[in-house]
Amino acid sequence: MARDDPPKSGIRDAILWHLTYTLGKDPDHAQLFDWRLALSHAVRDRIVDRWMESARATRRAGARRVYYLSMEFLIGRLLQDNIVNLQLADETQAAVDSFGLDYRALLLDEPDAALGNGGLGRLAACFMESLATIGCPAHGYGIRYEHGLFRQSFAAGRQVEAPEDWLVQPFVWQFERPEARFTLGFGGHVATHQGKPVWEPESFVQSEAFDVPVIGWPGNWANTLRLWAGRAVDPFDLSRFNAGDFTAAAEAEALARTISRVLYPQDSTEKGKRLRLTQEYFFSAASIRDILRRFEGEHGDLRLLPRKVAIQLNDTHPAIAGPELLRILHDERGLPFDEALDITRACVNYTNHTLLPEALESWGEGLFSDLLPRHLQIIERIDAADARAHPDRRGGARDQGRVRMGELAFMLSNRVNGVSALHTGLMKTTVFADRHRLHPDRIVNQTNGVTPRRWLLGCNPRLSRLICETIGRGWIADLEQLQRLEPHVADDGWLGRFAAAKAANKADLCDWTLREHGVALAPDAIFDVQIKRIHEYKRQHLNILEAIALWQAMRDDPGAGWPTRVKIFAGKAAPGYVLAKQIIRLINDVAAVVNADPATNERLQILYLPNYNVTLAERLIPAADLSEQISTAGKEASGTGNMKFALNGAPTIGTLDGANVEIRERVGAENFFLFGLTAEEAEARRLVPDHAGRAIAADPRLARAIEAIRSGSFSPDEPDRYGDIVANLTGADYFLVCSDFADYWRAQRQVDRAYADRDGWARMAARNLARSGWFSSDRAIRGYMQDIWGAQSLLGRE
Ligand code: Z57
Repeated sequence: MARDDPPKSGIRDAILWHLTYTLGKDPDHAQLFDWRLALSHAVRDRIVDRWMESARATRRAGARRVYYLSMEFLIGRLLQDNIVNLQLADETQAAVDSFGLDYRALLLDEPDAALGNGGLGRLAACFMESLATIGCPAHGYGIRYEHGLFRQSFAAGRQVEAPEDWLVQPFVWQFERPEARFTLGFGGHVATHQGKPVWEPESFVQSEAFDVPVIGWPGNWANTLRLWAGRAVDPFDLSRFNAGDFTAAAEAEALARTISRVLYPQDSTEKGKRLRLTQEYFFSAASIRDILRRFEGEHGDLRLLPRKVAIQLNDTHPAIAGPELLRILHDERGLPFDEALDITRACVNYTNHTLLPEALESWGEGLFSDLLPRHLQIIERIDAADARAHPDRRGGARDQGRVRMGELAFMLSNRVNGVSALHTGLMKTTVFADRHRLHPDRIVNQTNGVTPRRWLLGCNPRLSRLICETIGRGWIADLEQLQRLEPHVADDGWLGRFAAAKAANKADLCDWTLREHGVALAPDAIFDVQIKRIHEYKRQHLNILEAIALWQAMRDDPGAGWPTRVKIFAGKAAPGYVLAKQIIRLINDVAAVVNADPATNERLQILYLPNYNVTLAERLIPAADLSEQISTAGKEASGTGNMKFALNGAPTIGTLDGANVEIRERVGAENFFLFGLTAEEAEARRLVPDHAGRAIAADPRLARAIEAIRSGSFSPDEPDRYGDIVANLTGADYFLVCSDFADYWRAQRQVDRAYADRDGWARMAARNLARSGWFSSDRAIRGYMQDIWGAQSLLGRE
């Protein structure tokens, strides 16, 4: 080993080089951790040249850049993704083997970067990967949370939250950018100088940039994910230190760092906290400054901005970026207000991810003007202009003393998109009905997608190998080629190999649950999986009610030929969401009783795995037989987990909600277990007096399952434990669990019968795979590029 240059040719030599010279470790004494960091450095080296070349190509082309602003990037582990996209998987595995190390264990040693809550954050991560794969010049902007989403464990079945601290370990993928620092103001007041308003903030914070390169498949293009961290302008007050007040001396730094300290753990609920608005402004304002600085370095005239810059707001969380851009253009660069407004609107677009009223952001004007006094004035002006332009409008960005971020984002956007066809249609008839009337061309649909590199090639090597052996490697960058598998589905030999890949994935999962959780699963059972955030609208309680009813039916009629079923749950509840936490506890309580019942536990097992994250999803999805997508119709904007399951050959049992509708259209109704009310029927059903009571009276199975919960069968030490859930189900039942139960039961029994025919099931599963190509995030990103951003690929292949 020579000190010279880190070898670029062979990954094996590069690992040894970094182990020695970057980590200072003798290979004889290196731990898994050291090897993992050495490998990460070796991989990182192979990204950097292409990364710089991509940036140069973008500058040369003077191309329009896309800026994806998101409070969340749920990136998970990056080492395997980077290895896969650089096409280094085989070589790396061989190198790691030659050191006598376990390749999988090495990959799993990396902390899972949980800078997001769920679907919205994971979508942003998939989009970053697709943007790089397509070669679209793009930057992601987000927050470098010191603590990502909390770690979940269970104590006697109840969720316990512990802080997550991924940054305690060195994060190899980041490059610190001290030069890209901005000073951002907060609070204060608006003064008038020479007749012009001037914001005089009361306090200042600095934004520090950390860049993470995102390499696309097959390694030809890399974009940047820039994450901001809060720093004090003057980190240390020497005079206070000298006066003996050591804590106060570092107070400014502690305060500034608080901004990027922790990810808010609410998914689809808004809490209106001051620190949250501070986070939103902090990262939006830093990003806008960065965008303008880059633009002004390359072009001059601000009126060119819309031709060079497309900003995408991932939900309303970064919506303050609109008023901030407008403020800089008008107050600081001196453009007339109306022109600044037009330029802003020509640059900005907004993605809506939910119709749930509790998730729609609004801020009290008191809090808002306290933190952003000038922005409130600007919003008043935008709103007044809108009111003048549309005298018959129903509502504006300000309403009853609150600033409504959805309305604001809509007014400041060129395009507003929904995330599935159904959701986009509902946007037009519900939350944005009046806006849609005024701007009939503004709302467009872009159905979500997922990256096949992580969610098939990376997480399911067995299935990927079979696909490659069957149709080559074109599908990796062009997922619709999976259709070419279709003729092979009728070939018994091929179908056997397909089924064998699933069986082997299931066996792996069984090994893991035994090793990690001491649970022995039946490997030939139906692996029935519901993994997602816990929310009433997602109806994990519908699933557990069905499990209770199934258990009772098995006890009644043990000889009825029940197929073996393993029901797997995973997902976190927001710490303050009491009912969601009760649902978790109920599932764990039911699991304890059912799993201990010798009369049924050969046929039914229930497992709630703790700490659901990207890594666990990558483990579970390839091993799933059945994908539970059972939200109340009209409530799940899209879903993206649903796509990952279909792509890994797991048929869906689901409602006509979100992207389920489009999945069913594509995989075929005969390969999808449909049940439940439609969105329209659900609305109507809510108006039926005592709809829950009627459903319970009409279905003895449902009545008995609820009664078991109510009477304390699963909580004998505290029979009343689930009083709130029972009251909810038997009372208002807003999410229509009772109304959908009977049809869900019917669909589950249809699953039982279908699974009994193993070949038939395998064909159904294979058709889900072959027909899911459209759900690639590459397709989604191409849609955004064409219909929203007007952006072009800079790779020769389009
Ligand atoms: C979030 O993960 C989603 C919506 C939100 O409003 C917030 Br806040 C967080 C999810 C939707 O619930 C999913 O249906 C959707 O697939 C996902 O966003 C990505 O669009």
